[in-house]
Amino acid sequence: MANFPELTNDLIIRAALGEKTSHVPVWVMRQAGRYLPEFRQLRQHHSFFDICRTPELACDATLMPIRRFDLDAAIIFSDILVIPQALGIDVQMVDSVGPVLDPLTNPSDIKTKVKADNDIDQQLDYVYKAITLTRHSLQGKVPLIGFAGAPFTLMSYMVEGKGSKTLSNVKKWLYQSPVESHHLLDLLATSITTFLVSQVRAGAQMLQIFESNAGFLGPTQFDQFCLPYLSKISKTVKEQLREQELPSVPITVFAKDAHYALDKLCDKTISNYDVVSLDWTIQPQMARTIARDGVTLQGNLDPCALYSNQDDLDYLVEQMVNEFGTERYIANLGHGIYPDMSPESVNTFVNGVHKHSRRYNLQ
Ligand code: 1CP
Repeated sequence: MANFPELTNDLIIRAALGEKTSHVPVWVMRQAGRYLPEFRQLRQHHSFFDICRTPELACDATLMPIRRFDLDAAIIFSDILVIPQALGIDVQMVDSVGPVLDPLTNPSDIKTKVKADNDIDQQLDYVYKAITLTRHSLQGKVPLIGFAGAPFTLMSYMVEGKGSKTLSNVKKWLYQSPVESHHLLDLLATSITTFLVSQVRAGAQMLQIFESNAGFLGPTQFDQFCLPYLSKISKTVKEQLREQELPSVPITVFAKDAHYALDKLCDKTISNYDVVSLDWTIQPQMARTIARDGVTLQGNLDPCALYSNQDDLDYLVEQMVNEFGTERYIANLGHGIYPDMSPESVNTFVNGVHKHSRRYNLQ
């Protein structure tokens, strides 16, 4: 393993493992993005995937929020759609539309369009290079998070071809072609596992898996098409890290809007994640009751709270910290920050978490 600088702020790792901390660690989903003027400037000169594929640029974008705010983690600049790309699917990032993919229009497209034999590590080597460079450039200031999209969320983009209000195309597959759907999900789970393990080998100190589209499913389909793969991924990643004598890093699952599955996601005998990330539609106390003691919770301020004035925002942060308590807790938004939000509000959010949790711990 490369000779990385010693970590000076390990707050988020300790909170993930359930150790007591002097104050609550905080980071922001999509913290490296278009709400930062320096990122918008970078985007004037480079396409989104150029930034992802050029380690120096990805490193620079990852460090932008770390230079500005007192964050407790960096997340590598990349996207969940690099896996479909690595499997041979054309993905374009179109301005004011978002990702656009060459869609799988029926299950027979799996055989013709998805290059299941592609070497994931070779295809995604640019991500590993960006991680190694960024880990060095961070100089041990905060841990670096690696991530991947979860199988169902990736499958939804591959079938819908873009974002969708209903996901009716991919849900049609689940009802009409469950065998082929499982085949695709299983294939994605294998690629995701390889990708996550290799991110740790490259220097990632924590991992997060994004099942952003979980809320489109109900409990029955979640149990069939999401949970088995989320469980398999955490189990296999942990096994492979052990076998390859790599560090055993904490792993977070974010299944947006899947409260109906929270008990299973928090149950280590079923899904085996260290941290469960919550969106803003669940009360912290209710989540604590369901999660019991074995798991750290992450979240869950409504991103739109960042539109409040700074005093109101500070109060909302204080309430959130009081409701979650300061142990087994990582503060974050309940989903990614939007491009029209102000950096000043991110500062209020981050500093508020530190200030209120320090005070709470002194009481
Ligand atoms: O034009 C641009 O500059 C593109 C904007 C952008 C950015 C900055 C996209 C397009 N992706 C990203 C980076 C990104 N995406 C990160 C980097 C690290 C960070 O958090 O700072 C991460 C973790 C993601 C993950 C991601 N991409 C998710 C999962 C999280 C979530 O928001 O639910 C999903 C669903 C995507 C797909 C995606 N990528 C980009 C867009 C516009 C979308 C569609 C979803 C959306 O509109 O948010």
